[in-house]
Amino acid sequence: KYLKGQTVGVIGCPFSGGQPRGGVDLGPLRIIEYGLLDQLVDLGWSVEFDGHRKLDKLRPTYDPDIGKLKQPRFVSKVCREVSKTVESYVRKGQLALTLGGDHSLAMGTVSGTFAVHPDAALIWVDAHADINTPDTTVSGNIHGCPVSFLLGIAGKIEGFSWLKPCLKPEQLVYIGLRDVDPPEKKILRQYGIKAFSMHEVDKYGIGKVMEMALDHVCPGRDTPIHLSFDVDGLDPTVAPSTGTPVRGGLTFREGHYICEAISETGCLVAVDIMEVNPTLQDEVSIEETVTVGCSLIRSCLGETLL
Ligand code: EXY
Ligand code: MN
Ligand code: MN
Ligand code: MN
Repeated sequence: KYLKGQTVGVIGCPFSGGQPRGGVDLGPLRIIEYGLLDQLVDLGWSVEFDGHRKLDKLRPTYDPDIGKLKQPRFVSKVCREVSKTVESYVRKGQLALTLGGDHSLAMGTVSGTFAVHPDAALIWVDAHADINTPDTTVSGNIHGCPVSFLLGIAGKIEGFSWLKPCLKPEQLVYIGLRDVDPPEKKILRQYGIKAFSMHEVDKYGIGKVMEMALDHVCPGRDTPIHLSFDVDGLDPTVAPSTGTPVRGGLTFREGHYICEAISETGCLVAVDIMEVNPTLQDEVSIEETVTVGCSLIRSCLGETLL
């Protein structure tokens, strides 16, 4: 409904600055090596990919903590650049597919989408709410904070003035949550943010959850959708190679069903696949995680079982 033709713009973001573990910056390279682009062509898409972003050159020489926030200037500069890239693809009517990289990148991807579609919906699949503010974060890892910046509840932080609040609480829905910090729970309640934790997935089943989630953010099935999918939303048995795994997550099919249901709306304009870390766990786990990343993307882009 919002795309011109069937072109996907792929944005490889080798970035790990929003959290302390190395390796997540290798996620996009491994996903491309695995053959994602050919798979998308086989699905009938034209693919635009001009190589992985050179993000490391944006690293400032001096980047002391701001309060608890770690590497704040680096994260900000990278997200600003990613935001412009996502915006340009979305503006052209291409589906913007961002391969992470850690989830702090979503400050860039989501703000890029919302620059073109201010009325868009954000569907956030994750074990975590990533809604800590600079005040509530304990770790100081910015991948735990992007949603608070997008909502404009992070306060003024040096270097982030480019990032204007773009997301209203009612435009956001979470699926898969199971490791939410106490201050984050308070924020979710305070702003009335709709969230389907694993408890609701168990209670209603993923079919009903998706219906309710879409009814909330895309009631007429005609709102542009940005899907930000953190692979740690999946159970660690399904996506083991990720930095912050949490037991009790989405099954392989539940993860894919989410993507299929969103694809069926015809409203998808941008997708992030985040937190694939191909240096964690053994080779089999790594291949499983990279493979599931690719197949989630294919489901988003219309692959069906029959
Ligand atoms: N809530 C914790 C923190 O703020 O550090 C854990 C966040 C993990 C975030 C991962 C990417 O989803
Ligand atoms: Mn996340
Ligand atoms: Mn997560
Ligand atoms: Mn925790």
